[in-house]
Amino acid sequence: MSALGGMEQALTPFADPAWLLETHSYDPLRESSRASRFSVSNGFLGVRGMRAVSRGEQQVIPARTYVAGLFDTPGRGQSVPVLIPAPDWLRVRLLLAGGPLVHHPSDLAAYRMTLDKRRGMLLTDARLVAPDLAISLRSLRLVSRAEPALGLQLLRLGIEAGSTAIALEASFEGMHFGLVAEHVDRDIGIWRTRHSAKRVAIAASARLWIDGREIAPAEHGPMHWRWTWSCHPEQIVEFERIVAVVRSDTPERHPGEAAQHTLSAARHRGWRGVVARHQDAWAERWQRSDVEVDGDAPAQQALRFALYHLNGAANPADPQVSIGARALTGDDYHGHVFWDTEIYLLPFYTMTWPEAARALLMYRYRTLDAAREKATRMGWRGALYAWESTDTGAEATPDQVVGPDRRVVDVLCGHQEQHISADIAYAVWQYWEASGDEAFLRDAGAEILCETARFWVSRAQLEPDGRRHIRGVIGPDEYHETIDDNAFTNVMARRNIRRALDAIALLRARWPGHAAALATRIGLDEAELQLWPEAAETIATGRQADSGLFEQFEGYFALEDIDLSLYAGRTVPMDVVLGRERTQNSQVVKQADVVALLGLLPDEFPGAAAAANYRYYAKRCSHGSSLSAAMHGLAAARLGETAAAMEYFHHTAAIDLADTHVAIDGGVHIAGLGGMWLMTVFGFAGLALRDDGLALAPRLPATWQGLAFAVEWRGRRLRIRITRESRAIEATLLCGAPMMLHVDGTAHALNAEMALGVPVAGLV
Ligand code: IFM
Repeated sequence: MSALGGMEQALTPFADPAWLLETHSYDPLRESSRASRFSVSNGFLGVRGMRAVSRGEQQVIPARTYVAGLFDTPGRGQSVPVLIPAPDWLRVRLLLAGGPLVHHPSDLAAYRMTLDKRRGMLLTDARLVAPDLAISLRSLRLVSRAEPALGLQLLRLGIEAGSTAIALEASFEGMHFGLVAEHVDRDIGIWRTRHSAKRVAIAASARLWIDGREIAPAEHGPMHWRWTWSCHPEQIVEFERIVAVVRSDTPERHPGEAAQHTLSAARHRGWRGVVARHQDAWAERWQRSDVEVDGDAPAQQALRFALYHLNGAANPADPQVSIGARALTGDDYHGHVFWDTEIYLLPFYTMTWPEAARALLMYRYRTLDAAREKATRMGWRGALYAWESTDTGAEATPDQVVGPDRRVVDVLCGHQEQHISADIAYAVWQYWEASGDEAFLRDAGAEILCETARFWVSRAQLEPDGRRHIRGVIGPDEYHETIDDNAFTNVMARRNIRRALDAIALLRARWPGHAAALATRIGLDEAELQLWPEAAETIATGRQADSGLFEQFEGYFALEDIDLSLYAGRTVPMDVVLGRERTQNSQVVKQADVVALLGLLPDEFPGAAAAANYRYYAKRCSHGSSLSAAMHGLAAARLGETAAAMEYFHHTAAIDLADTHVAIDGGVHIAGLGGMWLMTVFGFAGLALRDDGLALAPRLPATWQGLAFAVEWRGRRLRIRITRESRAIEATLLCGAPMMLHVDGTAHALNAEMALGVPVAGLV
């Protein structure tokens, strides 16, 4: 069948510019950052946004393709596993008699790259010129949201001027980069990792049409196709490549057949079918997760950018993997998973895509044994999750890294940054509260809660002062190492133990057989359980009775107090400005720590304590991490400090959209993007979870005339619209049983028959 008809339409971006991110120029200095920003991903495959046609023999920066979970420990003596890039399946060259049509800035008479966030694809539009030749080039690239194994590339060339012999060559690049080729044939390649016994198979098909007529390739070698023809003005050339990618984690399972099978089904549907299903899947994601801001176009753009990457980062079908700190958009942090996922991303997935949230938590359940081993190895009980983890869950934090001042520094986080166990427990409970997923709590969540609680009970040692202390840790503020009683760690640990007790009580009441089986499975007897309530109540928290201030850790208030406003114009992190030692001896905080506790557990800060803690710590925070501003924004928004919250919002947005934090060559900062959703929905809209429904306490920024968003709660789907002009909230229950919606403390019944309108006096 001809490719003509439809391809032009597919190559045309969505009509509303609010859904597009565009770049019109070519700037070699920013190409790598742009490649991160313009990535396409579906949680299984991620492809960086490199240009559509290669420059010459070798790409200067290859178009990285990542396959989630394809980890290996590459070098001898190297202990840290890394995500190995897969072969790049997008390479295309246009060849003229004198050599390749080199894609040089001066060749680009016009150039536009468009991230179509609405349809989840990358489009380019360019004009290539060579002596006696002018070609218009349009391209589309996607990895399917509907069928994560599939990638699609379309190109459409319009010959504007010139008659000459030309060839289009499609091939794979980087076939030997970090992977061992096992079998590379005309339409299928199978590669394996060197040490981790994983395989990846890519089955590919490529086709070309000239003026609607398909022509056969003049050459078709292993993963390589070449078509030659004489071009002339007004000729239209269309190219399509579909790939199916399958990963296997065990030597026994060969992924080649599955890849070929998936490819042939996709070929049967054709590229139009692949595009249609992909667009439908994105339309559903947007319906379930979009956030609309009325009156502030930059904020709307920034939010859609965040939502685009969040919706592209997860794969609900694969509990073998989680989301790395740069998702599948860049090499930084080697694909490793941090607390970022549970604290900054899970709220978004839990509230808009519970299927994805569940898969991410099941990854933690699957790696519980590795967490148990780590705790045992370090002399404790229960489960201590790896600070950085890959597919196995084993500790993957490097022992040393190059610091921001280019010096090699020791990294203690793998030993000391233990709050991760409480963070995972936090996310488990939040998911349970929001989803009501009984099977998850019964069969997986309760075990995570109990094993992490058990860790904290063994970790928090009772001392002569009658309190339990957690010594020798690192909190979220990584400038201070080997500290005692980090308030964030201890209060989160206390909550972890309390929620584990709640889970046990719930299981005993509702599913006594499961409760007994769990206790037997993990060897949890009554004598051990008896210790837990006392342990929770006696953990030191550093809370000052008079002021309600939490001391970030023991001795923190006695450290040098540095006025950060004196360093407002700095361009490097504060630990570089002051040096490591002085930073460690000061109250300068790298990122939200007590403020993160305020963001996550506002009930721990009654009355004036919330504002007191926020004010004390915000001015001591240097925001040396991309996670930091978002947590401050959440806290500020809840306190009604909307102007400050908006500053944090723009600060976070700029990290990935304006290259202000650092160049983003290494990938987008997905936790910051999750934090933007958190600031908006949990902050400005004041969303909170309750036993009988949801609560809202909106405080909109001055520039926002309205805010609308979708959330889900225990099988229901809701759309909320907050409007400044009418000073009201409109809530629509799109599906599911009646529930309660609390607005500024007053309960309202919400049912599917009628939208609920609630006046909000405080909205000015
Ligand atoms: O998890 C974070 C950490 O809190 C600060 N450094 C970067 C990590 C990955 O984003």
